[in-house]
Amino acid sequence: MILSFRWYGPEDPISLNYIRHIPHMRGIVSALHDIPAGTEWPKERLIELKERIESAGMELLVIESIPVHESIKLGLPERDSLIEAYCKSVQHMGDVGIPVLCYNFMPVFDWFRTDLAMKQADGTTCLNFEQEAMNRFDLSAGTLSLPGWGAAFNSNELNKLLHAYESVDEEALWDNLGYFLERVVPVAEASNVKMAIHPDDPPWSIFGLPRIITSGSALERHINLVDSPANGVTLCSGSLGAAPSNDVPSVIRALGPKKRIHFAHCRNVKISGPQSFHESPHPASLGSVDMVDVMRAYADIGFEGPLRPDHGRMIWDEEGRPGYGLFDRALGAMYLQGVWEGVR
Ligand code: DNO
Repeated sequence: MILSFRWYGPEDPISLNYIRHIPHMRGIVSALHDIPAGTEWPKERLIELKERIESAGMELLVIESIPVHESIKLGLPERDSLIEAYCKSVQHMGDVGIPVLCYNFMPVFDWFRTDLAMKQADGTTCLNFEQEAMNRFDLSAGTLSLPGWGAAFNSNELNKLLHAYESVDEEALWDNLGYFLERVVPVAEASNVKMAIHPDDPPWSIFGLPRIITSGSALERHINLVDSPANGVTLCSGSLGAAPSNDVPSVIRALGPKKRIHFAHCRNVKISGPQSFHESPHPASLGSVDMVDVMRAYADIGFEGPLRPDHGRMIWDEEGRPGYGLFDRALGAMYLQGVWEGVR
């Protein structure tokens, strides 16, 4: 595996230099966060990003993410031109030599939590998802700004979108995903870019919206939609691990021989009740996912792709983007590296 770290670009308060101080850190995961969904990514901007990372002594290995426009997920007529723009961006990635693209196909919301700073007994904070708190959300009123990935919705936009999804059930969403992949994967394959869909987080329906990438069998179904080495997955231990029915090491071992795991997100979660969990520190003994066995599974399948610590807690009074501070992710990186050396 190639130890990697997510960097939010020049706006990120965490400098590339600091990231480089983490032993063994080689790969950077980044994106052009200012470009709206549906717009072609200029090649020069990708070149600039790549060069900046290389001059800091690391490599740009993954784009996370090029967002998929809602009209593509909804299967609306305008999707064709939006997919064309997506294909151009993928082609530009290939031209510039960026090998992996992480994206998701979650309607409206990316990852979702009910509390971005749940206080722990030791004074740290972490991300929390509680079904009971979900039931108290009123989406029809005010502005929803909770998601930690940068989106804020006003209730009008949100209601329109939620209404549009009333006619899209899970099977329709699978069809729309298939339509998208049939057009983008051949371009990715020709451009030497590996597409890596991210599982839905949490891996179940929220606010009545369909969610389909929720389990090992869903990942299998996904890679069979278009049978190409360029159609793969981001294996996220924390997203899948929030559902007790997902045995993450087994999912890795089942998908591994197919060579479709192109990117690994490593994070631990502590399941606290039915459809409820909070994000724990990375070590196996502190969460519900056996991270040692996860790393052993990656070693067993000979995983050679980028692997990054995922969300961390906020510790040592750090302030920053929820889940994406420096300190706990750096601890996570070192834990994962240590376990990796041990299992190997
Ligand atoms: C959460 C991330 C996700 C991921 C997207 C990929 O922290 O893992 O937001 O970047 O789902 O499109």
